[in-house]
Amino acid sequence: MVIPLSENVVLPKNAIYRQYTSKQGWFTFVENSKNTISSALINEHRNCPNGHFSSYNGGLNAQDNCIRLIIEDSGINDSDFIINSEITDLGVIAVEQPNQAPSISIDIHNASFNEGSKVKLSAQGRDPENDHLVYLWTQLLGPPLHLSDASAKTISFTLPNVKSNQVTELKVTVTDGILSTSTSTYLKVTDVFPIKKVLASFDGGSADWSIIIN
Ligand SMILES: [Ca+2]
Ligand SMILES: [Ca+2]
Ligand SMILES: [Ca+2]
Repeated sequence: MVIPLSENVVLPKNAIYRQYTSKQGWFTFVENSKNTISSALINEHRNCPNGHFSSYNGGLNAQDNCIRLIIEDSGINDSDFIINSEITDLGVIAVEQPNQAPSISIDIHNASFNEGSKVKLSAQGRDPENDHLVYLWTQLLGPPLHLSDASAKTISFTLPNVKSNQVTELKVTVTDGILSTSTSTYLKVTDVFPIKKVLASFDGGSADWSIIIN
């Protein structure tokens, strides 16, 4: 069966042939040894080449205007399901959108916090196809943090007490199930209660005292 496209209509890139049967609903044309799909350009008379001609190339090729379907009688692509020397086909050309990776951002970026602070970080993932997104947080740098739920969109944790200013780096990866994207952010942990040295005097001499407040 040869299907000519309307005049001045050509096959788009990434075209697929979708068809309908009452058994399967909509599905992409199944290709096997008895079912093939191919396409060709119209000839110099602006007609589609005869279906037996070798001008048909396998698949749906961009810019072509003729589609050739070879469908097995009663096969998977025949929507009357019976051997009756007739093929019933109800199909449309669709464009397959290749999956695109999600993008990600973290709401707080490169911020400074005092030691002991409770911090909440949220990741904002967006996916061009609105796929379901799964998050994973990991720590790359700095004093170990206990992350509340490393697979949540928002995590919270308490910064440890430190003896000097520290830098931590947290990475979040978002995946749509096939493609993933990562980003990271640095958090500065400020040592607000440093170890203080107090000098006390005694008779006949002096001694160093260390008072650790943190
Ligand atoms: Ca049939
Ligand atoms: Ca996607
Ligand atoms: Ca401290």
